[in-house]
Amino acid sequence: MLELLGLPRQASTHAAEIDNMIVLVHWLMLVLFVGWGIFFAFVLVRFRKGANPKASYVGAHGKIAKSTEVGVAIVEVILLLFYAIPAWAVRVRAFPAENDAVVVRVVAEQFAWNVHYAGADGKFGRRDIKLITSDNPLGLDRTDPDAKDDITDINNLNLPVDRPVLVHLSSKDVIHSFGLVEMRVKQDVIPGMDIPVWFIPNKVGEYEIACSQLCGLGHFRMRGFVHVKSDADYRSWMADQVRALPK
Ligand SMILES: [Cu+2]
Repeated sequence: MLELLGLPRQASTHAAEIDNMIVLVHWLMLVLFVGWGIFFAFVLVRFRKGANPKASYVGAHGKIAKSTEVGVAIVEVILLLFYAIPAWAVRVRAFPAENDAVVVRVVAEQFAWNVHYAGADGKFGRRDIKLITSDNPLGLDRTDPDAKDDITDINNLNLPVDRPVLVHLSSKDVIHSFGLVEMRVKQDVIPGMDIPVWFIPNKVGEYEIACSQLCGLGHFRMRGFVHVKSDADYRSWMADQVRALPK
């Protein structure tokens, strides 16, 4: 069924749950589509001009119509209460603790994703809008002690596999959307807000960050990459970044 719907591969722990919901909704849509199609064909024949020379203005009366409507509504309520809302509640209430998670700030701008790690001290350095240049798109103040070990990157988000990732999203200009289709993550990024989103990547590989809101003329090239690495590879990548820090 998943292949039939053309869904991308599942690369996070909650991806299967989201897909399960999508599959259930599609089953309901299939039943409704076929049901209404049959009903439409029936009406075309049953109320043809030849059999009904005089129009009836009363309309149809019957229990079937009402009970069908009620039945559809009940199925929708079940999908909402037992699948959609519980899945959403885990996303928004069961955030991982900052100590257990890989915490990253991702700052969107037209048309790039700026990635910011706190470094060894676990503290994000001060950022100042006045310090923003093409070499320092985050406006990171390297004179701040907390900023000295901070790691920054553009359009490349490196993550270790099987660990909770907590991404703090913000934007420098307009509304963007942080879309990781394989992780089944899609979160709008809104200027003036810090929006956290979390997931656990569970497959090593290369994935895409696609901006999922039409954010301007260069929207099509607002594309980044997620590199999900084994723990050892992630550590050695991080060590390389530390070595490359400005002294
Ligand atoms: Cu964008």
